[in-house]
Amino acid sequence: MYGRIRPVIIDILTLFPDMFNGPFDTGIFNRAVSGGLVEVRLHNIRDYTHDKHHITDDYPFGGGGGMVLKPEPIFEAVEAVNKDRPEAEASPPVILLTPQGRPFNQQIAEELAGKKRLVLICGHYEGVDERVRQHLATDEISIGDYVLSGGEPAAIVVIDAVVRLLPGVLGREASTLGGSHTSGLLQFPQYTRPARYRNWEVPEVLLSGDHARITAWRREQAVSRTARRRPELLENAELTQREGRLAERLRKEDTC
Ligand code: 6GU
Repeated sequence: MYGRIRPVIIDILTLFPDMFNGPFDTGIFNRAVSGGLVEVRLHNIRDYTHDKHHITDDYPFGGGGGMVLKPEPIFEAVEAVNKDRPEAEASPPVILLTPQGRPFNQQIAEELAGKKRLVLICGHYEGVDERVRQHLATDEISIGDYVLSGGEPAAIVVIDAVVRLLPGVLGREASTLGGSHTSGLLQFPQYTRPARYRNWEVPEVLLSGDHARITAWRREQAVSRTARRRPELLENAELTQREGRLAERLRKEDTC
């Protein structure tokens, strides 16, 4: 069919496929799936065990607390999902979700949004056998400096950030505004009706109809908000000299 693009295929390897039931059945994501832009396939790692009890974890060599995910079912699950793929999709990125991974950000989301296929492995317990990292995963991602009980919520975060970047997924929302992190700055304040709510008024400039003034105001708000809240983001933002001086002044004032 003319103009029809193939869906991006995301294979998720997890011990808890039920954790993905809600998030992908809603909103933007649901539309992307129905529209054939993305296809999520869930695979239970437990299905790739061969023993009677379907055991996926074991005690760590060397002792210590906690359990470690065994390598065999994970290797076999990845090999199974990669089988019988067209050549272009036969060796996709295999991403292990782990607190030891590289910190996820918008740049990584953009990088992943360019792939035809992704394989995500959700880690669990005290960790994953090191041979999975060394010989199977091509990338490791963390979503922040805190500990989750498993990689599933992290996989949902990564997929959300990636899918909304796929061509055709976003309609009106954010498509023209370029959300927060595309400019490297935090979002400027947004208002909608009513213009006065409980005596709190929307800034006059936004009601002025003067688009040049509105654009300038928004830009200044984004720069000053970023300087106060997340000054480290300014290192990668493109600022005019004037904006740079404003940011420097606010950063020093350190008021909010
Ligand atoms: Cl990817 N996994 C787990 N278990 N905890 C995390 C994480 C991932 N990212 C931040 N904390």
